[in-house]
This record gives sequence, structure tokens and C-alpha cells, in this order.
Amino acid sequence: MSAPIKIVMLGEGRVGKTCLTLKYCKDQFDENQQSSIDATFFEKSVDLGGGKNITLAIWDTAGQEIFHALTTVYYRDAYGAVLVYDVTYKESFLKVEKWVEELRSFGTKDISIVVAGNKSDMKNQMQIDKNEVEEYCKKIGAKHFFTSAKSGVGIQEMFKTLGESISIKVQAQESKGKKKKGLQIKDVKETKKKDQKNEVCC
Ligand SMILES: Nc1nc2c(ncn2[C@@H]2O[C@H](COP(=O)(O)OP(=O)(O)OP(=O)(O)O)[C@@H](O)[C@H]2O)c(=O)[nH]1
Ligand SMILES: [Mg+2]
Repeated sequence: MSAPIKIVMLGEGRVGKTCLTLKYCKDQFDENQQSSIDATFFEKSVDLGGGKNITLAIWDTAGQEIFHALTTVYYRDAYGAVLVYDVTYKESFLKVEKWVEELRSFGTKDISIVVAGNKSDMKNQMQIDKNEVEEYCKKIGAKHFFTSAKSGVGIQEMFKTLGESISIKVQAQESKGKKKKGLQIKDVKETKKKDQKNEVCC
């Protein structure tokens, strides 16, 4: 049996990585979510449409600077990354640029990236220039989403886009006869029962 596809949540501390992960995987939101001190993962099946799905193993990393060295361990063999920043805190967007450089240097070759401008429910406190952000994301070839772990806005769409991007790349590799370990693209009907039971693994 092949393993789920690994993706990693990256970004500065307190930007909402854990909340986004929990909202997507468990439909939960905690106003008082504590800072992560370790990486944890959740499994979630993504319906890609057309009878296909993939299972993502979503690794939520600890964003505080003190844990940075450990985080590299988690993105090294990831197929995808969600780079999260907080729209009410401009410096957190500047950190996204650092993550891109790091992933390009040390991450998986051709890793799929999406960027999440989180806490978009706090519209009155936005500190970022939307055009600047969109332009930057276009430059690095990543789709940008305004998300809110509080309201749920943008989250499904973002993970689906990432899942699609990964599956296209993996299928291209397969057709070249270079099937990667960890690939799991299956027929939805075959896996529905199993996924309902195992949606969140730990
Ligand atoms: N209003 C609002 N608050 C949010 C949102 N996402 C997260 N928060 C809050 O922001 C704080 C930090 O969220 P976390 O999910 O713990 O952030 P994190 O990126 O995992 O932080 P580290 O684990 O330290 O790296 C918590 O108090 C959350 O309730 C959001 O979309 N909107
Ligand atoms: Mg966290």
C-alpha cells in the first residue's frame, strides 16, 4: 500500500499554521491555540474531481525561530508546501520570501507551493498590499489565497489547488516511468469508506 503524499505548513510563529490545519482536517478553530513546540501531522483525503483523489499527510511545523533548524527535517522530502503569513503583520510576509529561498535550495526539486494570507477575517487590520503580494507570488509561480482559519474562507480551495498541482507533477513523472515512492492517486469510490474512518490520523 502506498503512503500519503507529504506536504508541510511553513511560516513564522503565530501566523495560524496549526489553526489552518485543524480547520481543514477537523473543522475546528481555537481562539486560544497554543504555539506548537513540535511538528505533528494529519491525514486528509482531497477530492480532485473526475473520480480521483489523493491523500495528503499535512505536517504542521513549529514556527518560532528557536525551532527553525528542526523544521528543515520536515520539508526535505515534501511534495508540497503551504507558506503561511498573517495579513495583519507585514513582517510575516517577508519571512515567506526566506522560506521560498530555503525550499528552492534545500527542499524537494520542483516542490509545489501555495501561499496563504491568513487571518483575512481581520480586514480592518490588514497591513499588506494585495498587488505587491500577488505580484510576488506570480513571480515565484505560486498561487496566493486569502484564508481565514476562523471563518474557513479560502482553505478548501487552497488545499485542492495544491493537491492538483502535486498530482499533475506526479502523473507526469509516472508517464515518464519514474514513479515516485509515496504516490497515492486513487478512485474515490474505492477509498471512500477507508478515508471516512481515517481522515485524521494523529
Ligand atoms: N482572527 C483569526 N485568528 C486566527 C486565525 N488563525 C489563527 N488565529 C489565531 O492566531 C493565533 C496563532 O495561531 P496558531 O495556529 O497557533 O499559529 P501557528 O502559526 O501555528 O503558530 P506556531 O505554532 O507558534 O508556529 C491563535 O490565537 C489563533 O486563534 C484566523 O484566520 N483569524
Ligand atoms: Mg502551531
